[in-house]
Amino acid sequence: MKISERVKKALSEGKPVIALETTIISHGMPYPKNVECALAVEKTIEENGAIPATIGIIEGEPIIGMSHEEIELFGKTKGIEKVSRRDLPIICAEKKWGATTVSATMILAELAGIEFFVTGGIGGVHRKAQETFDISADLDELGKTNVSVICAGPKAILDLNLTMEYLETKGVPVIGYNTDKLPAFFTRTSDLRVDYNAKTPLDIAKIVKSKRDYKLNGGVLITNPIPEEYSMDPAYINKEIDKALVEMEKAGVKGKDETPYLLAKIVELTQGKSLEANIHLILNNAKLGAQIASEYVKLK
Ligand code: PSU
Ligand code: MN
Repeated sequence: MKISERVKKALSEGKPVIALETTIISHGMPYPKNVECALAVEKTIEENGAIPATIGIIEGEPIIGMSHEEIELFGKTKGIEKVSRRDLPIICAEKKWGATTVSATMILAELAGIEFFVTGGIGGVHRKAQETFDISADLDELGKTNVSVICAGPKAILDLNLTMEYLETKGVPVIGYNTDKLPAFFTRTSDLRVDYNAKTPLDIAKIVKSKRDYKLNGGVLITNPIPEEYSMDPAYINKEIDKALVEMEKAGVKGKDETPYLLAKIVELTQGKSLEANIHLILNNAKLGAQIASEYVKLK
């Protein structure tokens, strides 16, 4: 594993470091917005007092803290594999390039000693999982790997109710930042409750610290509603999501290709409106993540 000098130094000095994934760059957004977004997220983290560490795999070697040039390459290069826990050993042994999902990014972040990770949305229990068993590896990872994730909630492409049930089974606390309701990515609320409404970054840092003090393995899931001015009309976006799901079934897309297909289809169906919302919610998460991590290092 290669840890950049900057990240190594920050960790040894006890500074707040934030992990970032690369699947969102290579499979979650189109070029060049993906690269612009990834660099803007890093900048926001820096402006809020933390050090960003974008994680990806280059020729079989995990990189913790990619350079701007490497981020650009991940954004442009076609055919980089999407890597979750299952795929990690194959990609590394075969010296391939890999874009890490939430699960693989959490694994590598933990190995590097990074405790917080900012992204847009996590994977979850897919609709009709009762028949397909399609449950993202992200959820099991949150149940056992000691990295806390800041996101805007699971996307409504998923079954949000089953996702919450699964997280409960895995012992993952779902915190809402100044909300009682689970944010649903493009929209600020859903009809589901979060486990706890935390009012400040310090409150959240204390919950994460308590989880560590009691040796409760796994992450805390921190859900941060998309800023009001960028949130989408629920009726509109849910209609487009339903269309995307129908298209996916027609196209026969299965397994790990489902989520990237749906993300791209929704951008297409909304003529890029969903992409703008996506970028702004991530920037909002970057700010909160840096604030939480900054409070957390003071508690340790
Ligand atoms: N949800 C989003 N945007 C994303 C992803 C999920 O709103 O970019 C990506 C993340 O990398 C996540 C992965 O870990 O998709 C989940 O894929 P799957 O559903 O195949 O587990
Ligand atoms: Mn899946």
